Amino acid sequence: LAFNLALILLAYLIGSVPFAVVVSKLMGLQDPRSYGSKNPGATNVLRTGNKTAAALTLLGDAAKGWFAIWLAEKIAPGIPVGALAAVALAAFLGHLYPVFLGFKGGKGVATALGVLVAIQPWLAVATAATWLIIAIFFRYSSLASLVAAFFAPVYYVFGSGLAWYAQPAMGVALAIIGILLFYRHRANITRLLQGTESRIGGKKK
Ligand code: NKO
Repeated sequence: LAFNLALILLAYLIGSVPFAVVVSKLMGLQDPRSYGSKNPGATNVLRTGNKTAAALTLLGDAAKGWFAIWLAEKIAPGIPVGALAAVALAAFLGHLYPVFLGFKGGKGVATALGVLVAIQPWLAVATAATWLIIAIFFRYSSLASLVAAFFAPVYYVFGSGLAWYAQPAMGVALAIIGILLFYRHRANITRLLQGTESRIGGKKK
């Protein structure tokens, strides 16, 4: 148990690395917490107009979600699915409440995608495709994230069929991640309803 707790703590620390802030600093850009939505995430970094910085943020934040789970499986082969679900949740929570940023982190979209890649690649592909379709049609990153967050647990339950009942822990972790994604987007939801949400490609204010 102590060993699994150490893996969960490690996942939290990995998830805590804020790539939006790190990449911006390394590339000499303004801190993303000072403009636009003030969110340390890929979408907000894109508001600087620097697509490379946004892409690196997306890649880093997704990679850490994947890496935390990959590492846990590497260190503890045959780790029970319940512990692995806790590792996944810990990496995600690290991004939302990072110890390195005074517990004020991002919304968790890219990190959740990385978690999905590690758990079920087909699930990551289906969820990313859902995000992309909504983003292309509506040009709102937040709306695309909300729709993807709703469908990911649905895809998981339907896509894994009876296997889900055999291993409910991961399904529960994904549902919690989905609910937290909605909670972290509450300001975006207000803006979407008011018609004041900024579209993808819009510049920072
Ligand atoms: O600045 O508040 P903002 O407008 O920036 O940002 C809102 C945005 C924040 O998220 C990001 C990350 C963008 C990532 C884009 C590709 C994600 C594709 C896959 C979605 C995966 C959802 C996983 C759900 C798991 C349950 O929303």
